[in-house]
Amino acid sequence: MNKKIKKVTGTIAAQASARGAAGISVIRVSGPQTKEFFSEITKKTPVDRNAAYTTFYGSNDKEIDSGVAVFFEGPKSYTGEDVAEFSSHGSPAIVEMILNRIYELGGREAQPGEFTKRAYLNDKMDLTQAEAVADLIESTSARTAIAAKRSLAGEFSKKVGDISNKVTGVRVLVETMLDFSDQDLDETKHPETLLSMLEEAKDSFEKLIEQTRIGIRVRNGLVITIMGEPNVGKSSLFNKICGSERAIVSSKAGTTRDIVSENITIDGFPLKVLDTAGLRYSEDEIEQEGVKRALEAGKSADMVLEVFDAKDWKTINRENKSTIVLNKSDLLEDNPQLDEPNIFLLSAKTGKGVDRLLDHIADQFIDADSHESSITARERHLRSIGDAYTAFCKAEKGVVENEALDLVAEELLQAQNSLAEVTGEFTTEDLLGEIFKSFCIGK
Ligand SMILES: Nc1nc2c(ncn2[C@@H]2O[C@H](COP(=O)(O)OP(=O)(O)OP(=O)(O)O)[C@@H](O)[C@H]2O)c(=O)[nH]1
Ligand SMILES: [Mg+2]
Repeated sequence: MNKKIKKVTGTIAAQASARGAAGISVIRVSGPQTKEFFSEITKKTPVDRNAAYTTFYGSNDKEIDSGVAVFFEGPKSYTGEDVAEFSSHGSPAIVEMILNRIYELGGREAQPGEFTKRAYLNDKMDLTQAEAVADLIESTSARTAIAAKRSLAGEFSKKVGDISNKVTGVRVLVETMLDFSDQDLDETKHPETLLSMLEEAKDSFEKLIEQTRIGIRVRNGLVITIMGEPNVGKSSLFNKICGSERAIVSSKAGTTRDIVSENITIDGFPLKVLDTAGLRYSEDEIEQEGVKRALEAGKSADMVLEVFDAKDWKTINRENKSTIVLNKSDLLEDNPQLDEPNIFLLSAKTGKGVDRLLDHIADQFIDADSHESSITARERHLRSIGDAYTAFCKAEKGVVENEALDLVAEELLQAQNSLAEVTGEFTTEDLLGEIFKSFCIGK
C-alpha cells in the first residue's frame, strides 16, 4: 500500500459551475499546459492570482465571449498544479466553445472529482478532506455544511492524527522495551508507563469512534421509518411531517405498497423520512413484497415511528417500542391518560400534537449539536477506525496478559496502518476510484 500510486498526467478542463443557463459559468483548467491554454484563449500572458477582464478566443482566433480569467501558479493552487479559471457568460453554448478550444489545444475532459483527486495526490489535502469537499457540495442542510467545512479544514484528520501519534508513542515504548532489559530502562519506560499510555490512547479511540458515528449521522441524516398496520394514517402523518402531499392517502387499507421517501430538515439537520406499506398478512404478491420492504426499512432506520389508531390505545402492547404514535386523536371522544414520554397522541388530519413529535425527533440530534466540533464522516472511516481499535485492544490485552512484546508491537503497527487508511496516507487505487467516482465533474 502506497499513497502515491500513480501521478496523474495531462491538462484537464471542465465546467466547475452548475450546468445550464446561468449568469456566469466557470470553466476550470489544471495541469502542465494551463499557461499555454490561458495565453491562447485570452491572448494575454498569465499573471499569478490576477483577475483579468478579457476576450475569450476560440478556433482560428474567433471571438467567443468576454469575461474574467484568473491564473493560479502551482503549487499554490487548488490542485497544486497550474490552474486557470475562465468566468464566461453562463450560456451552455459559450461554455462548450471554450471547452472545445481547450480540447483542440490538447487538453482533455476532467473525470468526476479529478481536480480534487489531483489536490490529494499533490498533498494539498488528505483523503478525509477530499471527501469533505464532496460532503460540502452535497450538503442540503446548514448543519451538514458547517460540519463538512470543519472536516475540510482538517479537524477530522487532526483527531485521527492525534490518536495515531499516541499509538506511535506506545509502539516506540514497546520497541524500546523489546530491545533493552528492565534494568537498562529509566522509569519513563516501565510497564506502568506503558499501561497509562495505553489507557489514554484507548480513551481517545472511544471518543473518536463516537465522534465518527455522529459525523456519519450529520452527513447522511437520520433515517426515520413510519410503520404500522394498514389504514392507521401512516401516509397522512408522512405528508404532515414532510409538509407536502407526497404519499397517496385513502380510506382503502393497503394503499401504500412501495417505500415512499422524502428528505427534509428539522432545525437545520437533515432527515430522511420513509413511509411504508401497512403491515398485515396478504395473499397479494405485491403487497407481500411491500410488507417485506417495510420490515427491512424498519430494521435499518435510526428511529421507527410505530403508528396506531388512537381508539386502540388501551390494548397496544408497548413493549420494545421506542416511539409510539397514536393517530386520529380527533376522533376520540374521551382523552386517554398517557404520561409516557415516548407516546405521542396526535391527529395527522388536523395537525394537533404533531409539533410535540417533531420536537422529539429534533431531540435525537442533540448529541450531534452539543458537539461544537462535529465533523462529517463516512462508514468507510468508521470501519478503518474500528479495525484500528480492534488491533489496539489486542495489543492492550497482550500487555495486560504479559504476552510477547513483539506480538504487541505487531498489533500496534496494524492499528496505525488502519488509521492511515482514513486519511489516505495508505490507500489503494480501488479505494480512490470508489471515492472520487461519486464526485461531480469539475470538482
Ligand atoms: N379523522 C382522521 N382521519 C385520518 C387521520 N389520519 C389519517 N386519516 C384517514 O385514515 C385513512 C387512511 O389514511 P392513510 O394515511 O392512507 O393510512 P396508511 O396507514 O398510510 O394506510 P396504508 O397505506 O393502507 O397502510 C384515510 O381515509 C385518512 O384520511 C386523522 O388523524 N384523523
Ligand atoms: Mg399509506
